[in-house]
Amino acid sequence: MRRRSFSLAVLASPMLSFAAPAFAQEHLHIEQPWARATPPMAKTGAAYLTISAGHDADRLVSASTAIAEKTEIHTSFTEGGVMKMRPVGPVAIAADKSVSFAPGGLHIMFLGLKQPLKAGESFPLTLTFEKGGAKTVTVTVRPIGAAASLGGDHGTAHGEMKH
Ligand SMILES: [Cu+2]
Repeated sequence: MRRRSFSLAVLASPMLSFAAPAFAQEHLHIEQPWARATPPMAKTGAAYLTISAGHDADRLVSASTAIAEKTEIHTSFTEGGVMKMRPVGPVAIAADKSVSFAPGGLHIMFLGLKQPLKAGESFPLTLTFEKGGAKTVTVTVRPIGAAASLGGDHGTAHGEMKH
């Protein structure tokens, strides 16, 4: 025997399930990871990239790669006219904002490189975020003289992400 209350519940439920909004860029996004080629005997290297948060803020907690014994998050600064660098704690990325890792500033530092980084090669780098978890990206190695500006990348008009 059917009761009227049963059919009322079925009618009401579909309206709730269509409430989720559809955003184009909802999640973390990592753009253009690259590293500068190193001299043959170099034991250290660095990678650069831009991280965009989605609609939720997040924090980059750590980084790791098989090409080096140790991977750290560093920032560069000038002290007494000398460029220095030091490890930094988790890097916060505000909601709907980007943080650029670029020469002269934030970078992913490789210590104890197992082999030199050669232009044209690439390697995987895993970034671990507080909320977003682990994301593995492919880092492209650019020539030693590669500048911070990504000239030559036609069609990627992301604008200048100053930080
Ligand atoms: Cu460094």
